Amino acid sequence: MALTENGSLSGFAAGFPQLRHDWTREEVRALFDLPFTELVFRAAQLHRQNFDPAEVQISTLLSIKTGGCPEDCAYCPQSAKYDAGVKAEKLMSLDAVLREARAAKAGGATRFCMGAAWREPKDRDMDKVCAMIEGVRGLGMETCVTLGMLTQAQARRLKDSGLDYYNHNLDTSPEFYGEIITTRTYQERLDTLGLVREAGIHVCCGGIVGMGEDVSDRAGMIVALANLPAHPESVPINMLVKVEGTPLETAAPVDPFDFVRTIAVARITMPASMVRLSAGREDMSEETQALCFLAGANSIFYGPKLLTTPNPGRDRDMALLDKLGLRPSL
Ligand code: SAM
Ligand code: DTB
Ligand code: SF4
Repeated sequence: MALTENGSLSGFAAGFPQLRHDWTREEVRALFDLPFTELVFRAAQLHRQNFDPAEVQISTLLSIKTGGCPEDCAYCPQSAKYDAGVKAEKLMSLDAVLREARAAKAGGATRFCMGAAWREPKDRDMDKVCAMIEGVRGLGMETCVTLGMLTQAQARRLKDSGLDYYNHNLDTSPEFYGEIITTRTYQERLDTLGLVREAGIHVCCGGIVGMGEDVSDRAGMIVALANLPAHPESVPINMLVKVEGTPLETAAPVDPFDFVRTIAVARITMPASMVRLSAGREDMSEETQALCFLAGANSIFYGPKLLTTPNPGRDRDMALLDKLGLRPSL
């Protein structure tokens, strides 16, 4: 990371101004409205000032507890409220998780992200998840978990077990949020993010494009992320994966240029954060992905499965990075 929250500079960031947390919706909307090439050019400039633009960080995902979730997130195949053909399973064993983590490491991933389809973890689950975090760290990988809402005590326990990142997304703008989720509020998400930050864990927080939101909602989501008290270290931008059986299975497709614009605006407003080109790559052309990298995306999920849905295979991704002259960061 080149630029710190207090504005001190290192590496690529020399000469770069302090990070902002006072973006207005109008300013961000104006970025979205720039001519496409101008927007991507500005984002690419900031990317170069802060990072080596040839490097892409790669994370591998594992669903450690799949399906049967009591929440009603309209995009999610793991909600018990929809029939998306995902079988509810119990929390995986430590051994099985470590087997997957070793395979991910052998495949070249530097971060292992474990996701659980919970509204919030129970205290007895925490013992098992903390053992997984310790085990994965023992393999020399960075760790990330996404377990839903947390209490202060749970956030502190995760920190004590050595957790590097906690993923908890805002998903969309505060105004559009109620169209997508009714079982948990935006404020509850902000509260969990605050507890994670306070515990000293790096924050991974982003959202989804393609749920029927308009460009003003995309701007609202970026404002909410960029105006957090500190920028999330990692900002996953997901393209909705439309899963049959979920309420969003027939959502209108997003123009790929509009997706690239969202990546570019995330890069401009949060210039020192890792911006992850997250879900949705399975159906994305190589050209669109290349534009995302040009617009400042510098991280991907790597490996043939996200949590429950497909992702490009490792060979296909390595071939793409190679073709583009990009390399996995170590
Ligand atoms: N249950 C926890 C929670 O919601 O915080 C953790 C897992 S949840 C699957 C993590 C994130 O995955 C969601 O916040 C959402 O942004 C993303 N996600 C889930 N289903 C998706 C889909 N069909 N397309 C794109 N992103 C999706
Ligand atoms: C995030 O923002 N995207 C990842 C991760 N955080 C946990 C999850 C994507 C899930 C896509 C749908 C699925 O595979 O179930
Ligand atoms: Fe549950 Fe998370 Fe899916 Fe929402 S996104 S239904 S909380 S697993």
